[in-house]
Amino acid sequence: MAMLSFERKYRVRGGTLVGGDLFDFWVGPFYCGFFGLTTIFFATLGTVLILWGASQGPTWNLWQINIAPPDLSYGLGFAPLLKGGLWQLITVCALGAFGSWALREVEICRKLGMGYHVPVAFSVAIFGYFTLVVIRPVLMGAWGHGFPYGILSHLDWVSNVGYQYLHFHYNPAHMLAITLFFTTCLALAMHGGLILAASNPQKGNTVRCPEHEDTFFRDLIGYSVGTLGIHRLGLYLALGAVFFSAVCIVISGPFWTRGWPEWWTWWLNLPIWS
Ligand code: UQ1
Repeated sequence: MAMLSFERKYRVRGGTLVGGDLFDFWVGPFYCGFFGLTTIFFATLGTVLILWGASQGPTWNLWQINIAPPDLSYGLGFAPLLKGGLWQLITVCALGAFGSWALREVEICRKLGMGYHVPVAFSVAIFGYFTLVVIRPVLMGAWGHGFPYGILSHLDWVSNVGYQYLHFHYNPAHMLAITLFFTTCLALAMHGGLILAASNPQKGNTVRCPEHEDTFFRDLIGYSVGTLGIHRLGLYLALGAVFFSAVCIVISGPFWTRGWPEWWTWWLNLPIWS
Protein backbone atom coordinates (compact mmCIF):
# COMPACT_ATOMS: atom_id res chain seq x y z
CA MET A 1 0.00 0.00 0.00
CA ALA A 2 1.46 3.30 -1.08
CA MET A 3 2.13 5.72 1.73
CA LEU A 4 2.63 9.46 1.40
CA SER A 5 6.16 10.37 2.51
CA PHE A 6 4.99 12.21 5.62
CA GLU A 7 2.46 9.60 6.73
CA ARG A 8 4.98 7.29 8.39
CA LYS A 9 6.20 10.14 10.58
CA TYR A 10 2.70 10.79 11.96
CA ARG A 11 1.63 7.16 12.30
CA VAL A 12 2.64 6.94 15.90
CA ARG A 13 1.58 4.76 18.81
CA GLY A 14 -0.60 6.21 21.56
CA GLY A 15 -3.60 8.46 22.02
CA THR A 16 -6.03 5.56 22.34
CA LEU A 17 -8.96 5.94 24.75
CA VAL A 18 -9.24 2.22 25.60
CA GLY A 19 -7.22 -0.94 25.07
CA GLY A 20 -3.75 0.63 25.10
CA ASP A 21 -1.69 -0.70 22.18
CA LEU A 22 -4.06 -3.60 21.50
CA PHE A 23 -5.79 -2.30 18.36
CA ASP A 24 -3.31 0.48 17.71
CA PHE A 25 -2.40 -0.39 14.11
CA TRP A 26 -3.26 0.44 10.50
CA VAL A 27 -4.86 -1.70 7.80
CA GLY A 28 -3.60 -0.25 4.53
CA PRO A 29 -4.50 3.45 4.72
CA PHE A 30 -7.04 2.97 7.54
CA TYR A 31 -6.44 3.35 11.26
CA CYS A 32 -8.00 0.40 13.11
CA GLY A 33 -8.33 1.10 16.86
CA PHE A 34 -10.91 -0.38 19.24
CA PHE A 35 -13.57 1.95 17.87
CA GLY A 36 -12.78 0.98 14.30
CA LEU A 37 -13.77 -2.55 15.24
CA THR A 38 -16.91 -1.48 17.12
CA THR A 39 -17.88 0.67 14.12
CA ILE A 40 -17.58 -2.35 11.82
CA PHE A 41 -19.51 -4.50 14.31
CA PHE A 42 -22.48 -2.13 14.69
CA ALA A 43 -22.58 -1.08 11.03
CA THR A 44 -22.50 -4.69 9.81
CA LEU A 45 -25.09 -5.90 12.33
CA GLY A 46 -27.37 -2.94 11.54
CA THR A 47 -27.07 -3.53 7.80
CA VAL A 48 -27.79 -7.26 8.18
CA LEU A 49 -30.87 -6.45 10.29
CA ILE A 50 -32.11 -4.01 7.63
CA LEU A 51 -31.58 -6.65 4.91
CA TRP A 52 -33.34 -9.31 6.99
CA GLY A 53 -36.19 -6.88 7.68
CA ALA A 54 -36.46 -6.18 3.96
CA SER A 55 -36.55 -9.93 3.26
CA GLN A 56 -39.60 -10.19 5.57
CA GLY A 57 -41.36 -7.28 3.89
CA PRO A 58 -43.50 -6.98 0.78
CA THR A 59 -40.88 -5.50 -1.55
CA TRP A 60 -37.24 -5.44 -2.65
CA ASN A 61 -37.86 -2.15 -4.47
CA LEU A 62 -35.06 -0.01 -3.04
CA TRP A 63 -37.30 3.07 -2.83
CA GLN A 64 -40.10 1.26 -1.02
CA ILE A 65 -38.24 -0.89 1.54
CA ASN A 66 -39.40 0.25 4.96
CA ILE A 67 -38.41 -0.66 8.52
CA ALA A 68 -41.11 0.96 10.64
CA PRO A 69 -40.90 1.90 14.33
CA PRO A 70 -43.33 0.18 16.75
CA ASP A 71 -47.00 1.09 16.97
CA LEU A 72 -47.67 3.91 19.46
CA SER A 73 -49.46 1.37 21.70
CA TYR A 74 -46.08 -0.18 22.62
CA GLY A 75 -45.15 3.10 24.32
CA LEU A 76 -41.54 3.08 25.44
CA GLY A 77 -41.40 -0.72 25.78
CA PHE A 78 -39.81 -3.38 23.59
CA ALA A 79 -41.79 -4.48 20.54
CA PRO A 80 -41.72 -7.88 18.77
CA LEU A 81 -39.06 -8.03 16.02
CA LEU A 82 -41.40 -7.67 13.06
CA LYS A 83 -43.62 -5.12 14.83
CA GLY A 84 -40.97 -2.45 15.37
CA GLY A 85 -38.46 -4.44 17.40
CA LEU A 86 -36.17 -4.50 14.36
CA TRP A 87 -36.39 -0.71 14.16
CA GLN A 88 -35.38 -0.55 17.82
CA LEU A 89 -32.36 -2.85 17.29
CA ILE A 90 -31.33 -1.00 14.13
CA THR A 91 -31.53 2.30 16.04
CA VAL A 92 -29.20 0.89 18.72
CA CYS A 93 -26.80 -0.30 15.98
CA ALA A 94 -26.90 3.09 14.25
CA LEU A 95 -26.14 4.96 17.47
CA GLY A 96 -23.42 2.41 18.29
CA ALA A 97 -21.82 2.88 14.86
CA PHE A 98 -22.08 6.69 14.87
CA GLY A 99 -20.73 6.93 18.45
CA SER A 100 -17.87 4.54 17.62
CA TRP A 101 -17.00 6.59 14.55
CA ALA A 102 -16.90 9.79 16.62
CA LEU A 103 -14.61 8.15 19.20
CA ARG A 104 -12.36 6.84 16.39
CA GLU A 105 -12.06 10.44 15.22
CA VAL A 106 -11.15 11.47 18.79
CA GLU A 107 -8.39 8.85 18.96
CA ILE A 108 -6.94 10.03 15.64
CA CYS A 109 -7.08 13.67 16.83
CA ARG A 110 -5.18 12.66 19.99
CA LYS A 111 -2.55 10.80 17.97
CA LEU A 112 -1.97 13.82 15.76
CA GLY A 113 -2.13 16.38 18.57
CA MET A 114 -5.04 18.14 16.86
CA GLY A 115 -8.12 19.88 18.24
CA TYR A 116 -11.35 17.92 18.55
CA HIS A 117 -13.30 20.12 16.10
CA VAL A 118 -14.14 17.30 13.65
CA PRO A 119 -15.53 14.85 16.25
CA VAL A 120 -17.35 17.75 17.95
CA ALA A 121 -18.94 18.71 14.63
CA PHE A 122 -19.84 15.09 13.87
CA SER A 123 -21.33 14.76 17.36
CA VAL A 124 -23.73 17.57 16.55
CA ALA A 125 -24.93 15.55 13.53
CA ILE A 126 -25.35 12.50 15.79
CA PHE A 127 -27.27 14.71 18.22
CA GLY A 128 -29.65 15.61 15.37
CA TYR A 129 -30.38 11.93 14.72
CA PHE A 130 -30.56 11.18 18.48
CA THR A 131 -33.13 13.97 18.88
CA LEU A 132 -35.36 12.41 16.21
CA VAL A 133 -35.23 8.78 17.33
CA VAL A 134 -34.67 9.04 21.11
CA ILE A 135 -35.20 12.46 22.75
CA ARG A 136 -38.49 13.36 21.01
CA PRO A 137 -40.01 9.83 21.18
CA VAL A 138 -39.10 9.62 24.90
CA LEU A 139 -40.61 13.06 25.58
CA MET A 140 -43.77 11.97 23.75
CA GLY A 141 -43.92 8.59 25.46
CA ALA A 142 -43.60 6.19 22.51
CA TRP A 143 -40.86 4.89 20.21
CA GLY A 144 -43.52 5.05 17.50
CA HIS A 145 -42.76 8.76 17.19
CA GLY A 146 -39.36 7.93 15.66
CA PHE A 147 -39.04 8.14 11.90
CA PRO A 148 -39.20 4.99 9.74
CA TYR A 149 -36.07 3.68 7.98
CA GLY A 150 -36.81 3.77 4.27
CA ILE A 151 -36.09 6.14 1.40
CA LEU A 152 -39.69 7.11 0.57
CA SER A 153 -41.15 6.26 3.99
CA HIS A 154 -38.94 8.73 5.84
CA LEU A 155 -39.94 11.43 3.34
CA ASP A 156 -43.61 10.61 3.98
CA TRP A 157 -42.91 10.86 7.72
CA VAL A 158 -41.39 14.33 7.34
CA SER A 159 -44.35 15.46 5.24
CA ASN A 160 -46.98 13.98 7.59
CA VAL A 161 -45.37 15.33 10.76
CA GLY A 162 -45.02 18.72 9.09
CA TYR A 163 -48.71 18.88 8.14
CA GLN A 164 -49.69 17.73 11.65
CA TYR A 165 -48.58 21.23 12.69
CA LEU A 166 -50.44 22.77 9.71
CA HIS A 167 -47.57 24.86 8.34
CA PHE A 168 -44.10 23.99 9.61
CA HIS A 169 -42.55 27.10 8.10
CA TYR A 170 -44.23 29.13 10.87
CA ASN A 171 -42.12 27.22 13.45
CA PRO A 172 -39.64 29.90 14.63
CA ALA A 173 -36.80 27.39 15.22
CA HIS A 174 -37.45 25.95 11.72
CA MET A 175 -37.11 29.49 10.33
CA LEU A 176 -33.76 29.87 12.11
CA ALA A 177 -32.53 26.46 10.95
CA ILE A 178 -33.40 27.15 7.30
CA THR A 179 -31.76 30.56 7.48
CA LEU A 180 -28.59 28.93 8.86
CA PHE A 181 -28.64 26.21 6.16
CA PHE A 182 -28.96 28.84 3.40
CA THR A 183 -26.26 31.03 4.97
CA THR A 184 -23.98 27.97 5.20
CA CYS A 185 -24.39 27.51 1.44
CA LEU A 186 -23.73 31.21 0.83
CA ALA A 187 -20.57 31.14 2.98
CA LEU A 188 -19.22 27.96 1.39
CA ALA A 189 -19.98 29.21 -2.13
CA MET A 190 -18.22 32.52 -1.42
CA HIS A 191 -15.29 30.80 0.27
CA GLY A 192 -14.89 28.12 -2.42
CA GLY A 193 -15.17 30.75 -5.14
CA LEU A 194 -12.72 33.08 -3.42
CA ILE A 195 -10.09 30.39 -2.84
CA LEU A 196 -10.33 29.06 -6.40
CA ALA A 197 -10.21 32.61 -7.80
CA ALA A 198 -7.04 33.34 -5.81
CA SER A 199 -5.13 30.10 -5.80
CA ASN A 200 -6.06 28.35 -9.04
CA PRO A 201 -5.28 30.98 -11.68
CA GLN A 202 -5.78 30.69 -15.43
CA LYS A 203 -2.68 30.01 -17.54
CA GLY A 204 -0.41 33.06 -17.51
CA ASN A 205 -1.72 34.46 -14.21
CA THR A 206 0.00 34.03 -10.87
CA VAL A 207 -1.37 32.69 -7.59
CA ARG A 208 -2.87 35.33 -5.27
CA CYS A 209 -2.46 35.25 -1.49
CA PRO A 210 -4.72 35.97 1.52
CA GLU A 211 -3.98 39.70 1.21
CA HIS A 212 -5.84 39.62 -2.09
CA GLU A 213 -8.67 37.60 -0.59
CA ASP A 214 -9.06 40.09 2.27
CA THR A 215 -8.80 43.04 -0.10
CA PHE A 216 -11.47 41.64 -2.40
CA PHE A 217 -14.04 41.63 0.38
CA ARG A 218 -12.85 44.93 1.86
CA ASP A 219 -13.29 46.55 -1.57
CA LEU A 220 -16.65 44.84 -2.02
CA ILE A 221 -18.36 45.27 1.35
CA GLY A 222 -15.81 47.10 3.53
CA TYR A 223 -15.17 44.03 5.67
CA SER A 224 -13.24 40.78 5.57
CA VAL A 225 -13.92 38.11 8.15
CA GLY A 226 -10.38 36.75 7.61
CA THR A 227 -8.93 33.46 6.50
CA LEU A 228 -9.31 31.77 9.88
CA GLY A 229 -12.60 33.55 10.56
CA ILE A 230 -14.36 32.23 7.46
CA HIS A 231 -13.73 28.67 8.65
CA ARG A 232 -14.98 29.47 12.16
CA LEU A 233 -18.03 31.14 10.62
CA GLY A 234 -18.66 28.12 8.39
CA LEU A 235 -18.43 25.70 11.32
CA TYR A 236 -20.75 27.79 13.52
CA LEU A 237 -23.28 28.28 10.72
CA ALA A 238 -23.38 24.55 9.93
CA LEU A 239 -23.57 23.45 13.58
CA GLY A 240 -26.21 26.11 14.25
CA ALA A 241 -28.30 24.79 11.35
CA VAL A 242 -28.29 21.27 12.81
CA PHE A 243 -28.87 22.52 16.36
CA PHE A 244 -31.93 24.60 15.48
CA SER A 245 -33.26 21.75 13.31
CA ALA A 246 -33.14 19.58 16.42
CA VAL A 247 -34.84 22.34 18.45
CA CYS A 248 -37.56 22.83 15.83
CA ILE A 249 -38.59 19.18 15.85
CA VAL A 250 -38.23 18.61 19.59
CA ILE A 251 -40.54 21.53 20.43
CA SER A 252 -43.12 20.18 17.94
CA GLY A 253 -45.20 17.80 20.04
CA PRO A 254 -43.51 17.86 23.45
CA PHE A 255 -43.89 21.64 23.86
CA TRP A 256 -46.37 22.79 21.20
CA THR A 257 -49.20 20.58 19.97
CA ARG A 258 -51.27 22.96 17.83
CA GLY A 259 -50.55 24.39 14.41
CA TRP A 260 -47.44 26.56 14.20
CA PRO A 261 -49.28 29.52 12.58
CA GLU A 262 -51.34 29.74 15.78
CA TRP A 263 -48.17 30.13 17.88
CA TRP A 264 -47.84 33.64 16.46
CA THR A 265 -51.03 34.84 18.21
CA TRP A 266 -48.69 36.13 20.96
CA TRP A 267 -47.62 38.69 18.38
CA LEU A 268 -51.16 39.65 17.40
CA ASN A 269 -52.08 39.89 21.11
CA LEU A 270 -49.33 42.38 21.97
CA PRO A 271 -50.95 45.36 23.77
CA ILE A 272 -49.21 47.80 21.40
CA TRP A 273 -51.79 47.06 18.66
CA SER A 274 -54.82 48.19 20.68
C1 UQ1 B 1 -13.73 36.60 3.77
O1 UQ1 B 1 -13.74 37.72 4.27
C2 UQ1 B 1 -12.52 35.81 3.83
O2 UQ1 B 1 -11.39 36.31 4.39
C3 UQ1 B 1 -10.37 36.66 3.59
C4 UQ1 B 1 -12.49 34.52 3.30
O3 UQ1 B 1 -11.35 33.77 3.49
C5 UQ1 B 1 -10.56 33.35 2.49
C6 UQ1 B 1 -13.66 34.01 2.64
O4 UQ1 B 1 -13.63 32.88 2.15
C7 UQ1 B 1 -14.88 34.82 2.58
C8 UQ1 B 1 -16.08 34.22 1.93
C9 UQ1 B 1 -14.92 36.09 3.15
C10 UQ1 B 1 -16.17 36.94 3.13
C11 UQ1 B 1 -17.13 36.61 4.22
C12 UQ1 B 1 -17.69 37.52 5.06
C13 UQ1 B 1 -18.62 37.04 6.15
C14 UQ1 B 1 -17.42 38.97 4.96
